[in-house]
Amino acid sequence: MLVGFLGCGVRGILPSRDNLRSKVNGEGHANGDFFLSFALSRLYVILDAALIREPATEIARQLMDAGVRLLQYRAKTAPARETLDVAKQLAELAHKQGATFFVNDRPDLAYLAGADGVHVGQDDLSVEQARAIIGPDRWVGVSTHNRQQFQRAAATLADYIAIGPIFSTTSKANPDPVVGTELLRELRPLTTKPIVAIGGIRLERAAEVIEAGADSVAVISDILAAPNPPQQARKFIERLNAARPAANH
Ligand code: TZP
Ligand code: MG
Repeated sequence: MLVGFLGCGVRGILPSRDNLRSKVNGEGHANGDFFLSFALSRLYVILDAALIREPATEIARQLMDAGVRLLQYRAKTAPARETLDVAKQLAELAHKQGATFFVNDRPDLAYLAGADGVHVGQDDLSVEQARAIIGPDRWVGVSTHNRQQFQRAAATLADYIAIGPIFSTTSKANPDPVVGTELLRELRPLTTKPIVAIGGIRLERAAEVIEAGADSVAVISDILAAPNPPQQARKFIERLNAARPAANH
């Protein structure tokens, strides 16, 4: 399990595996302090099978070449075996590039694929159940959509908490109500765990989300549906790295 740690206003993730250190925050951190860079990458790209026009491994390769170091595979409708097959290839590729790779929804598939972690939602297995399957050495992230869910997640051993949709999104079926950067600002002081902001985050507003308190910004459509996804990812990384984190960060 990855234990969040606290000190000197610094928040991060303490890995139990030596090699994890090289897997986090590949784009570096403006501050240059090791502990500050010891956190989730500011850009978290979700490879949604519904939006990918090329094989997932090909787009992943392009994105990692562009500097992306945190990826998730999200396949809502594919059969489990197919998801596992793709996830295995993505995990292998990510590890060759020093990137961190998550599987959405399914701790069993994340475990079998050799992924670094699993991302669970409110209707999936709980953080504890996911942890029981995936083991103590991998990451568990959890989605939340309001203050109550966020507070509950903060009391678990989740490694990060996602909150959203921050803005309006079309990538998710039946999305919860938009929470805005206002809720992010309110939730920021409630936990030392890394916060991932998700939902409708476009390049133009990405920095604003970091400034409101997110450690990382998860993006599907504004990268995958862009005319040139790796070029768009580069622009995100540039803007996110230039953003100033919230004061209570
Ligand atoms: N969870 C909350 S919003 C969302 C998910 C998976 C979709 C994010 O996709 P996009 O295209 O970046 O809005
Ligand atoms: Mg889910």
